[in-house]
Parts: sequence; structure tokens; C-alpha cells
Amino acid sequence: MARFFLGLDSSTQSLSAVVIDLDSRKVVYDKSLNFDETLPQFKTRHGVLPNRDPLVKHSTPLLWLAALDRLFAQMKKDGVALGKILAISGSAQQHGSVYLNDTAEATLAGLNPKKSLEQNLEGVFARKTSPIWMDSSTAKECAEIRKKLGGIKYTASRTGSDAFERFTGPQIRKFYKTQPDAYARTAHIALVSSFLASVLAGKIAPIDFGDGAGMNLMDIRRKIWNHDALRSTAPGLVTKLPALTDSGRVIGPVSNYFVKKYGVNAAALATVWTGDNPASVVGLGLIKPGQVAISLGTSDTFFGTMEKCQTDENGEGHVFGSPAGGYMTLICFKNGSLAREKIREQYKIADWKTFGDLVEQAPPGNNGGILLPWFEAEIVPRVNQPGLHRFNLDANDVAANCRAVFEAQMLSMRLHSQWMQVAPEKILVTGGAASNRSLLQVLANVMNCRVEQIEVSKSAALGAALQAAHGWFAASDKEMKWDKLVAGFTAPVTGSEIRPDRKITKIYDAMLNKYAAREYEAVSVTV
Ligand code: XUL
Repeated sequence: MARFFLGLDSSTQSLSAVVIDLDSRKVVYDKSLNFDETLPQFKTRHGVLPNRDPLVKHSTPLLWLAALDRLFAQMKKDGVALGKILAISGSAQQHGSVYLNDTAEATLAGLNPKKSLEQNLEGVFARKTSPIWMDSSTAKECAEIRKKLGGIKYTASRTGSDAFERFTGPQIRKFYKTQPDAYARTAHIALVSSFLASVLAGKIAPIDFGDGAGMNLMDIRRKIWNHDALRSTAPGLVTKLPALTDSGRVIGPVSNYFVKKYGVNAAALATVWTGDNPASVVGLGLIKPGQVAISLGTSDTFFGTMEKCQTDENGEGHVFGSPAGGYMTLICFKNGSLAREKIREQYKIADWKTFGDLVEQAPPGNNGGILLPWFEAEIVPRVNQPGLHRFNLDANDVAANCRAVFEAQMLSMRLHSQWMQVAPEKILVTGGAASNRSLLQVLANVMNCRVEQIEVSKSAALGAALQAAHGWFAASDKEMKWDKLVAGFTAPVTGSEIRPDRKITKIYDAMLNKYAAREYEAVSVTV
């Protein structure tokens, strides 16, 4: 008998489902539903509610609920064997928070399949909207929390990260300061991941060590709530937070709502969800310490696995729990493809292939030309004021500017990932720009490492399905090692491996300090 597991991923812009068959080692179903397109009544743009303040980015939990109903209905329609699913897990955009009142527990326990999730749950919110990871309106609260915790280094070494605007703790503090009555009416604070896990399980779900580490509230080494951080954030917080636990741990049987309405197996287990980045780490098969991947997406992210917890003294990188045990690191560069797209638009370059050809026309190192491409406020390095900075670079030289934007991004990655002290044998690269071999060659040369493109259309949802399987085995007292579990599922390599050209790497070795000096100069001006 085939063993099926369902993984869901609620990202900023869409909800995805992946079903795996553990016995044939195949993804048997894979579907995404775009929020703006399929649920236009919520009036989101790219999954975000419009707001006059450009720093404020919220979404609404009702949208995520409506999407969940839609996707289950779609799976039923598509003939997915929901009656054979053994366990369900999920992942979600990190840091976003959901505020529930004291009716939530009873309502979750008695979801009525004759109504929609929206109708069932519309009365359980103590706050109508949810701040999400794109929000950067809490600089003041970050400064307050950081000060109370003893500065950047101590905030990072205790909670895994310095205080960041998008992290949940600063967001909770802002809510408490600006809407104290609504904060007082909040009985439970959930992350997007634990909120959706609560709906699937029909009870308040724990927060896992992966997503919990993105809150500035969890003691990263002991994996328990850090009481100094809770006190520095808002009063009475300890009573509003759920327990912390392993990703994928079984919460209980799936809520009857899904059994009655969509025909989900009544014995299916609902498990603890995690953040999209921790789920992607297992979806990409990064389970051995030292394995590294770069995702060239809307934002560029650099992540890898670590056995022991090591935090960034400068507070730029993050440490989260990995669903496979141990830790993962993440550095998030906000101006990823966003900056590359802007350059492409500005110079009216037809497509990415032409962009790659132009990169190759300019010499490696650009004769010392440097471009700092901060079209948006940047996370790493911290830049609050967007701005473009050109050094020894002619703005009219199209090829030089194409090369410069990507060289700067890669030099920044090399510079700001040094604290991890990992010397990977090979870097796996995913995301839209990963199919451009001219860019991958620059990456290999700057990082002085072999690189390989991998195909990961749904790494987070796949990771979530694997996490469901892991939780199911653990609950049945059968051990399933992570390396055995991921074998066969991790994404196929596309294209051959790209090796660094040592002569060119030397150019970048020499350029790194010059780049760092320019960056330092520009950051001092803009921050
Ligand atoms: C990570 C982060 C983003 C979101 C995207 O810290 O903020 O990658 O998780 O969904």
C-alpha cells in the first residue's frame, strides 16, 4: 500500500500543496493557488494589503483560510487520494503573526464543515490583520528591545538574530504600544505557520524551533522562551504564546472539518508546521552540516546547515532551528532579483539571456567599477534609505552595469557570510536567475566554489511533506533517518556543474576589501 503525505506551503503570494508517495519516492501532486488572482475579494497586491505607509505590510488571516478551503476543494476535484493521506504538515512565510481572542480554542475544536473556514473563524481574531515579513515599520521597537537585551551581539547570541523589523517580537511590541486594548484581548499569539497548523489540528498548535527562532523571543541554544526577551517585548507575553517543539511533531488527528468536507483520511495526523526557509532546507536535501544553498529569488537568500549553534556577532545573519535537527543559517538580501530586474528595465534589455550575454561582455572585476544596487531599503547590509551608488562606473555602459549589479550582490554575499565559517564543497543554486549560466559562472568565481543548479519548484512544500512523513514515523515509534527520507526526493540537478576559474577568483579576492570599503562608506551615508 502506498504511503501518502501532504505538505502545504503558505507563502507571501500563494498557497501550495505537494503530495508525496513515500514508497515510489515520487511527488504525485503539486499545485499552487495565487492569492491575488484566485481571491481578488481580499484586494491584496502580491499577497499584501494596500497601505498608505510604505513601511507597513500586512495581510489578513481570512485570506489564508479562504485559500486553504479552495486548495482542499481543488485537491478533491483533482482526484487526490486524500482518504489515504497519513499525515499533513506545512510551512509558511516566516515572522508574520496572528492574534486570537479567548473564543479561538473552542471555535477551533468545533469547526462546522457546513460552513467555510472563514465563516467558522471570523470571530476569533483580536486583530483583523497580520503584519508580515515585508513590514519594516518597527525600527523603534527593535532599538528598544536590542537596548534592553544588551546590544546587537547579545540579542543575536541569545535569540539567534539581532532585533529585526520584520521579526515577531518587535511587531508584538508595536501592537502592544499602539493598540493596548486589543493586545489585552489577545489570548493567543500564533505565527502564520502555527495558526494554519491550529486550523488543521482543530486546537492551538505549538510553534516549532525553526519558525520560533524568527521571533527574537526564543533562546536559540536552549530552545525555550527567553524570559528577558519576553519581558523586553510586552507584558504578559508568556501567557499568550504556545509551547515550542520540534517541527513535524504530531499534534493529533486532523480536524473532522477536513474529514467530513473533503474526505481526508480520519486517521491522518496533523503535525507542527515550520517556516518556509527551514522547510526549504530539508526540501533541498540540505541535512548534513556544511551544506549550502543560494536562492536567487525576489530576495536572494544564502542558507546552510550547522551542527552547533553559532551566531553572527554583527547581527546580520540569522540562526534558526532546522527541521532535521541542529541549526540552519540564513542571510536575506532584500534587493535580489528586484535589483537585477530594475537594471534590466532601466537599460531596456529584452530578456535574461541577453542580460547574461552583456555580463560576459564586461571584464571580470569591471576594471574596478562597483555598483551598490539598493533600489529598496536593504536588510544586509542594513540600509534604511534606498539608493544607487556607482564607483568608477559609467552609467551609460550597459554591459558594465549588468556585470556590476551581480558582482556586487555576490561580493556582498561572500563578505556577509564569512561569519558562518563554512567552506562548502559545492553550492547549490535555485531560483529564477539560477538558470542563467553566465551569472552562475560569476557566482562560482566570486565564491571560489563549484556550483550546481537545482530544480526546486516547491522546495518548501516538499520539505513540509517530508516533515509530515518524519513526524508520522516518530509517532509510530519507528525511526526514519532524515538522509534516508530525503533520498530520491531532492531536486534533480539541471545542467552540468560550474567550476570556478582560479585566475578570475584572484581578481575577486583582491576586490573584496575594496567592495567592503565602498559598502561601508555608502552605508554610513544612507543609514
Ligand atoms: C526570512 C524571511 C523571508 C520569508 C519569506 O527571514 O523573512 O524569507 O520567510 O516568506
